[in-house]
Amino acid sequence: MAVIISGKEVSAKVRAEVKAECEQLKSKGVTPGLAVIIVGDDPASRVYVNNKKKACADVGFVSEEYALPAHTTQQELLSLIDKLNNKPEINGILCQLPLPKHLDEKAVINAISPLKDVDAFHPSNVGRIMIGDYHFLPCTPAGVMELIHSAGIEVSGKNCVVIGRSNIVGKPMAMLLLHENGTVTICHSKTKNLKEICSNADIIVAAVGRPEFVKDDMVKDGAVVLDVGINRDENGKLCGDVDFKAVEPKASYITPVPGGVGPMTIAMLMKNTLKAAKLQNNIE
Ligand code: BQF
Repeated sequence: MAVIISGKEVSAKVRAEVKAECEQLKSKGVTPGLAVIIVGDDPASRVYVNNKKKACADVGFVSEEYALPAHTTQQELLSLIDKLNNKPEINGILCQLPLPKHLDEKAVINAISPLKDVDAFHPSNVGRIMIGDYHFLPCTPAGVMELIHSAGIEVSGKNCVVIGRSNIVGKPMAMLLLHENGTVTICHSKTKNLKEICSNADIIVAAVGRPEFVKDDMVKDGAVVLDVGINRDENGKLCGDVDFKAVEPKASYITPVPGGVGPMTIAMLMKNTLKAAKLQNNIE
């Protein structure tokens, strides 16, 4: 029987902390502002953007939504980013991914000022994470670390396995675990003996993007299992990358989907936006 780590509860706590700090900032005449750009009408992206706007309102930030049509040109998008880079009331800028295929994601990420890059996707912020000298942490890996800390789990010396190697989750996740002295293995679609490697893990972070990919025969007794996956099953129900029902009895700690890592991603975005507002106003 595992302890279920509630991202819903931990994220509410993080947001309450951000809200309190936001009030402090407001008394100094600074209200954090986040600009959210969404291109096209992907329904999942729409949900995520709404979650972000709601969270901003909840913690007392100003948010601006820029909903652009799917046929927006690269130049139009870049000129919006340029405008937002130069807008003092906006402290954080994010462009919801994925973008329509005709747009160049890399160029868009590169165009966002690193000081306003609250997703921490800009190469300069990625580089900073690599050397452990950063302002912003990527929201999802940072959320996973926050859940680990909230449960009092020690990473130092543990065998950590990250399944998935995306720039957004897997790679930075591995780096954050390494910073806390975990012994980190990154697995991916070409990995041989995935089951053996996972079975040796004290901590597993599943970021594969395949529903219920992690089964009980891949998990050691007493392992900590963090599920980053946001998938939909045959019935359209939200499910993770971990077969929760099968794995939960073996794990010592596990995160659910929904209500696990997802809400943490949003809470960490609020933390980054607060940090950006402080940096840009030379506070702390
Ligand atoms: C929950 C995301 C894949 C690709 C791009 C709460 C979110 C999700 C789930 C959410 C995600 C996933 C976000 C829950 C933002 C997390 O209760 O379990 C919140 O809004 N997320 C995103 O912005 O882009 C993605 C997943």
